[in-house]
Amino acid sequence: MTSLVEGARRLVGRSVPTVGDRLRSLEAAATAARGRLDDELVDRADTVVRRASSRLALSGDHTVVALAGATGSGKSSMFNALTGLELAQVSVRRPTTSVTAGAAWGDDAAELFEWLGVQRRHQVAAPAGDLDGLVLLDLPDHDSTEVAHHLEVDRLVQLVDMLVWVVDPQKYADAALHERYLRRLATHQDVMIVVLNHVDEVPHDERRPMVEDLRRLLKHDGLTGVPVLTTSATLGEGVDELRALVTVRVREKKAAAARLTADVVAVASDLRKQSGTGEPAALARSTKGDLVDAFADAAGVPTVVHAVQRSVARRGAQQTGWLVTSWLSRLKPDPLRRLHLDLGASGKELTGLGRASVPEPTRVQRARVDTTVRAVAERVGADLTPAWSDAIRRASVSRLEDLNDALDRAIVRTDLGAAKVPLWWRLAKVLQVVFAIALVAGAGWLLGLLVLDYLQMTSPEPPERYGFPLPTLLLLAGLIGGIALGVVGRAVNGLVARARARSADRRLRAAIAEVTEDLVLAPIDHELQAYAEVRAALSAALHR
Ligand SMILES: Nc1nc2c(ncn2[C@@H]2O[C@H](COP(=O)(O)OP(=O)(O)OP(=O)(O)O)[C@@H](O)[C@H]2O)c(=O)[nH]1
Ligand SMILES: [Mg+2]
Repeated sequence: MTSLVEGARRLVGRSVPTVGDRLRSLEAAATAARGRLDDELVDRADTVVRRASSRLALSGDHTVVALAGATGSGKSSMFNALTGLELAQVSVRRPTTSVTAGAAWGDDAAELFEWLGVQRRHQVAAPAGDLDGLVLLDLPDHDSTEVAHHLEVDRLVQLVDMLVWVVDPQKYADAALHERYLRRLATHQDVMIVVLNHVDEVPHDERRPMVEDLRRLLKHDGLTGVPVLTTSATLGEGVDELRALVTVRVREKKAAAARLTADVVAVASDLRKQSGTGEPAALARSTKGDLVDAFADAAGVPTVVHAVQRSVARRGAQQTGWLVTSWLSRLKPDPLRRLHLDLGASGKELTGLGRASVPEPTRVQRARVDTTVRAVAERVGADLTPAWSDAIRRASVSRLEDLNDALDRAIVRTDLGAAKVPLWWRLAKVLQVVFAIALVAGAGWLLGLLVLDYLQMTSPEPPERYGFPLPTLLLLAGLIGGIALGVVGRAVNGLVARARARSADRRLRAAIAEVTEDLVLAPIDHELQAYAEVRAALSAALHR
């Protein structure tokens, strides 16, 4: 039981996609590849999709078989011999057929003829027998001086479901035939037959070597599996065999799908050759870190961080310092305000200028950004084909013109955390006021005693504490206490300022990391998604 289920699953897993499935995959691949892979190649894929879709929408009961070849090879004669009808014009004049003629057996093929652009058409009314479903075309030659002839051949070679190449003993090796047509149709050998006609004009002992020579040439074209027949359209030799081969294909009704599949496979293979199947490299954290470093440098993050440290230290000194030095330090402007990074109420308000005054990146900083971005793009695309590594490189720099504005916005938006006022600052300030009051009171008291003494007036003895007169104690305590608190506060504030600077640095880098994401990593990701889509779609289109 299990083996049956497994067998079924394996069968389903291996199920071959329909032409429609392949076409949808090819279309998806072409859409995602547009602008990334070669335009001409993508156009070709789109053309195949359009052409194949229109063919699929038409009669699937008919198989369009075209007789193609050089002038005089006997295409028209073969048309008549195969059908038993004298519909095609045969003549010793070269070239004879200048307009494609067609005949259809079975259901009405008018729509199909319309799509093929074949005007000279004949719907065979008689019971069709083994020719039921055949649409046979007699093409003009591909090698006469009439340009219109080979253009018509080129056009129909793209459209028909099956090709019978009629060659003759004189011209079967012509470069025009092999280079212009057969070699390019190497992917289509399942829907081709090669016929060496005029074989009655070749002595019996030369026929086999000639066929072998023809096979050798076909092999060189990449056509090893294509059937080769020898015929004489005038004497009827080999005609039955050819008809048998053709009618089998017509009865199977698979030639149209096979031809379209071959078209899809041909262009999808070329796309895959250019697109490749390599894995894009995942970016290490350190590489992303390099990017953030370079951007942070360009954004002047070190300048801002330094300003945060100095600003915090300065405000700390104002709050906790000895009142005299605190007043003096108010005379200098705040370093952050100078960068137009106002502390505001919460520390993240702007000055209203909308733009920080962090200097524009220098050329060296900008060059570092460019080099780092290039290195990132190169790393991601290292194992991809040039088409994709180029696309990734282009995408990586596509948004860099916004760099300065984006960095500025990131800095301006970041809460630098510089405005917080710790509780101990407030306590220290109260203490400094108390020390100052003690100092002033002590000094005033002593001054009063001094004046009274000068005026030779008796003054009451000031009370003593701890062996010191109280005014002296007040003066000394106020002075030493204020200065000592200032010194200790300064040391602690140094640590606070450094911690705040580190935290500002972290927040700024987080904001800058978002900028690298928006400007560089997301565009690269977009290309990688397209690559994944192309790769998956092509593998579906080429599924065996
Ligand atoms: N001996 C011999 N003559 C043939 C054979 N097939 C065609 N012919 C003759 O070759 C000449 C050209 O034949 P067509 O059938 O008109 O050749 P075609 O390939 O249609 O030529 P175009 O229409 O000019 O492209 C005619 O005189 C035919 O009678 C053949 O198998 N043996
Ligand atoms: Mg002809």
